[in-house]
Amino acid sequence: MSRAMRLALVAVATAAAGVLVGFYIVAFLMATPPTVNSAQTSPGQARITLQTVAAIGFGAHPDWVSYLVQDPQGRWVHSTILRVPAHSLVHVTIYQYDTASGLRNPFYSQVRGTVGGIMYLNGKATRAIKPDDPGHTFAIPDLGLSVPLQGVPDDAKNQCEAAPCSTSQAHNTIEFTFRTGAPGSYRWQCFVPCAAGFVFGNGGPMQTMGYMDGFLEVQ
Ligand SMILES: [Cu+2]
Repeated sequence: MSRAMRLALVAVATAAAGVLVGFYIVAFLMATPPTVNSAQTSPGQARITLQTVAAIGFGAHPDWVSYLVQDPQGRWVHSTILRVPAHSLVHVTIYQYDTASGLRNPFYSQVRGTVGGIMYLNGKATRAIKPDDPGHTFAIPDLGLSVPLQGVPDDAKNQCEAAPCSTSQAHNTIEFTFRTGAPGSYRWQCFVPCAAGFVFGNGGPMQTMGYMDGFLEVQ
């Protein structure tokens, strides 16, 4: 084979690889989960209900940890894009079905930025939990909001294996209220390195929209 032909082959192969990488990036960026509306409870107030699961159980990554959100009709949707009203009080209920992974940074074991600086953990007013105990956190850094979600004990009976989980299965219920301000798109995420099987627990679901991070669309 001549040198020119070899060069041409290398050029074609490089171009083809570039096109494939391009398709991969576009597919990655375009895979946006649906936007789910909060339930309007009264003027200036809204409600969001979430659950966290150890394994979503379906779709492209059935064994990934994930959040799900309940739509206003009560159906569980695999999404993390939440639409809430601006300048409102948002009441959040999170059913946490996963076991604990623990935090690297104990700062995130505190409740921050909620109304009253507290959450209700299974009905009990709580300001912080042990740094080893969160299964996940719900945090919106731009709003200064961070709430640790107490993991289910490893030996709990009747653990949920795939979403959507039901409240008859082992879980903790976390409730809190926060205030939204100006309209905008606010990133939220979990700060527990909960992505089992990934380097330092931070790949896969920890950096994929729809699993452990999302957006709060304040409108
Ligand atoms: Cu997490």
